[in-house]
Amino acid sequence: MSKFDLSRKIALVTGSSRGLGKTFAEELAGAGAHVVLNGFDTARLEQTREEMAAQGYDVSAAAFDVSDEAAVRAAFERFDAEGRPPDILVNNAGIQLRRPMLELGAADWQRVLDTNLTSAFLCGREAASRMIAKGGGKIINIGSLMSDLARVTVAPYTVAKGGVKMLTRSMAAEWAAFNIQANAIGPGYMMTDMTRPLQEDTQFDNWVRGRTPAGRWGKPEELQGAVVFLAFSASDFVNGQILYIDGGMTAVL
Ligand code: GCO
Ligand code: CA
Repeated sequence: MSKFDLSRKIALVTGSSRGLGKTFAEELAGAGAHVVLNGFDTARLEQTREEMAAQGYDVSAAAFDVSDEAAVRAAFERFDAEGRPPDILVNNAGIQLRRPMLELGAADWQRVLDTNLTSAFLCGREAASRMIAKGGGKIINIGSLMSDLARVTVAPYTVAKGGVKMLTRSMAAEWAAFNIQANAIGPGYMMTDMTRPLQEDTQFDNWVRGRTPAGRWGKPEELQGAVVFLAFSASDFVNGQILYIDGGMTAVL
């Protein structure tokens, strides 16, 4: 089998009913994988599943809350019952909350960490136990340029994404011996629903264009190649890494 072929592979992409997660799902399905879509909102998830199936993608849907330990365990037990635990896990689910820390409550802090970081641990743990039994697998965590750099008003997101970078290294430490490769990508400022308010803020838009060596926002499809590379066997000796896809932003002052 070619190093660049995902046919006969099962890929679970968390938070994939829209946004970057849906972009990753399309690319992995396009490379031959059967993609299990995931989201919290069952109706929106089913709509995305129908839309992608109509486009010819080989997809199914599993609605569960990735931050709820019991829900994650039950979902993976369903995958076992169907005889198709994921060979590839993309931990993409996440939320953003822009608020200064002095105005931030503990509940909101916890919600961001649970959705963006704990979810990757919970799904990673269930996926890894099956991958070990199957002789290996691929875990791709979606970090951020904020896995490395902070800015005002997004502390819980930044802390969570920093944790995603270190969780990725922890996964490599504990699971590389079982032929599991755990890596991350760190998107920069991409044109997504999450960043729309920022794109529409002229001052912020000018700042991004000036601070990014490429002088522009990234397009979601510019993240696809990295995710698919990390899903291919071509990346079997890459482990515990984070690849920033940010137009050069984290590389320069
Ligand atoms: C923000 C943005 C960033 C980007 C992304 C960059 O408020 O600064 O939401 O966090 O979304 O995380 O990778
Ligand atoms: Ca750095």
